[in-house]
Amino acid sequence: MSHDDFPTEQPAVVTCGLPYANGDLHVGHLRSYTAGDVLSRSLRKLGQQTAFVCGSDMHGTPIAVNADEEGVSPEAFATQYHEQYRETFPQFNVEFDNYGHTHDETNTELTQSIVETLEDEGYVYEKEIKVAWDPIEDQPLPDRYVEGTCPYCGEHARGDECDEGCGRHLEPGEIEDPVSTRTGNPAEYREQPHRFFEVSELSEYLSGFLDRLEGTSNARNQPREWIESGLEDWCITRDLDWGIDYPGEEDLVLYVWVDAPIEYISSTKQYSERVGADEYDWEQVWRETESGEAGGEVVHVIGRDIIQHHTIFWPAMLEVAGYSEPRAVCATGFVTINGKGLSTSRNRAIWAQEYLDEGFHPDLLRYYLTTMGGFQQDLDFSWDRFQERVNGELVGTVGNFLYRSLLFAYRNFGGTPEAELSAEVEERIEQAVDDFSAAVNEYEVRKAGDAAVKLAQFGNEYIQRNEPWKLDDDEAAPVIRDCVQLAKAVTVLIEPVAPGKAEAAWAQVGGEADVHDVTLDAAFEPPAATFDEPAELFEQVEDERVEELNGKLAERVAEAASDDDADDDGTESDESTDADEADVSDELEPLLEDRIGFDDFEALDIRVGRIESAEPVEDADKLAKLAVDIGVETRQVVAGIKQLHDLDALPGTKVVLLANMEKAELFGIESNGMVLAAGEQADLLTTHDDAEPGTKVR
Ligand code: B3M
Ligand code: ZN
Repeated sequence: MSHDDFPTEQPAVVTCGLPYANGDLHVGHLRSYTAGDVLSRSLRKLGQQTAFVCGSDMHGTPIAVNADEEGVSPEAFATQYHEQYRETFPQFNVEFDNYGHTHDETNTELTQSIVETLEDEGYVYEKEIKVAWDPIEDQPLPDRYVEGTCPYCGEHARGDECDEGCGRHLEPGEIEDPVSTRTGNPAEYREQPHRFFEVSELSEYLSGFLDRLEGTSNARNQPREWIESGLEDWCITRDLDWGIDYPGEEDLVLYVWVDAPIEYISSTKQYSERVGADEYDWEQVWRETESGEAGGEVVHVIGRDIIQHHTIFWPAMLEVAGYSEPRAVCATGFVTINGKGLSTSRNRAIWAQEYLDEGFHPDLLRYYLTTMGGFQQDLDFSWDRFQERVNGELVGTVGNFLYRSLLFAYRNFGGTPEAELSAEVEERIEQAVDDFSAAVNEYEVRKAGDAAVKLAQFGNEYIQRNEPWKLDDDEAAPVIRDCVQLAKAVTVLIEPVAPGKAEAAWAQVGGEADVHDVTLDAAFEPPAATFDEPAELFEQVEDERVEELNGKLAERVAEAASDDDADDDGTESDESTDADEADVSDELEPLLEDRIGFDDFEALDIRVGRIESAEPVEDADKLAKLAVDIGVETRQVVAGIKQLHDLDALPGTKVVLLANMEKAELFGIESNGMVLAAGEQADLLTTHDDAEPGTKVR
């Protein structure tokens, strides 16, 4: 791996977290798969040789548990979903170069050989540990087969992860008050021999790795804290039938998180074997060179709930086994639906199949999911916002510009008129291309998409300003020449986000070659002298559609809630096996009993403020440093608002600020006041009319 700007001399591989073959895909999954796809297409636009790979995660207890319940084998159960995913991704123009699965031969062999290397290198030891056991059934209860209390935060947790509390990975034997999820029997702990990988020996290496790691800051900050608090060795075996056998052991399989990331390598290998090493050499990417230098540019796109696995366990394994370390880990935030946590059991989700059945073009959803907010921010989906963004940016800006300029060119010149490209337009395209390249190098797919939309916006202004319809053909020719070039450049730049629509637009501008293969240079190449009459690229989403879709969603959620009431057995159904799921509880905090007097309220000096600037606080996932104008003065405030809010978009926003809050220091930065925000997501309060900064709120 290099840390040179993309494109580099080395091949790259972009991977997406493997979906557990365990349930239908929804918009939460699609967020990271579309982001990965946009990133890999964008890298190719820069001329970076890139493979995009993934596969289904077939193992693990959730799959074994669910297969059990359905009375089928885990393999049959998982294979069914694997096939479904393989067919669904391309329907969203998510085009993996290889989509394998963790149970195939390539991955089984590679996993076992990597584990053998870990052993040979002396990083694996055996230890007797307590494992949860169902005494009545006389069965071991690994991971999801047991639930109980998190020893770290006291919340209800699953055997392998504190999913409702602190989010930590839990080792076998750690969970307190264990109960079998199979039978409801209280479990006991029994001593069993298991294998451990000595992650604790690798703290120093991992600290250095995190210093080199690119991608989103959350993928560096959280693991740094874990390293500081001391890394534990990692139990890599389970008493389970379903999984990859531990080499040389009959009764133990490898923990799912050992073989799952290895599928990244296996999938790259399968791709390489298919196209031939001359075209793409997996070993060049994944193997360290003899001098210990790592090979290619490995970029992982994941959900933020699996950072620990990708920035501690995974690089530790790679390091010991002699494989390249990742260059970047990009961890996306969660997806919420209408401001509430996506929940599959409550049916508060937009399902992949449902979206397709509604007949919307996949690129509309891709655009929404990849450009709505930064990678790390949680992203809210609503049909209203969907309509707003489609009608505004895609129909109003991009579609409108392409259609009006190409139609004018076609009608008056039958294609591109002969004229010189103006310096102004050439420079503007150069700027867009530079913005795009910079965005990709920062792994900011949103900004890459913005580069295209802003160029189209410029195009609209340009055509408006030059009014070619008022000019004769000779005068109009240079203007239209410019516009067609802009249309071509917009098409090239929007291809990663909207590959299907870009294909159609490319045909309209008479583009040669394949728009998916061309690099950014194509934005400057002269457009075709002749082309056919264009058609409109995007359609408006009508109000009635939005109403209907909102109605359907509300109905479904209500139905699920009443089903829940009907057979409420006090347990939550298992749902966060999904990569990007944030199941925020619906439950509202109870109202406070204690009443306060008006004087107490008057003691709060609450003011209207206007955000002047907003910047991220280094090393803090949620915190932003704000300058807030409150009329009399400007206050510096540190606020935990990054989950939901895009900092770039905040300046100018009015907020409500508690001005006589005690001063505090957060991450070494003074915070002088507190901005008011609602809920876990910190949804900022604002005003809706012309209350000026400094106005008292009462
Ligand atoms: N199968 C899904 C998740 O926990 C899990 C990802 C594996 S990535 C190597 O999000
Ligand atoms: Zn916890």
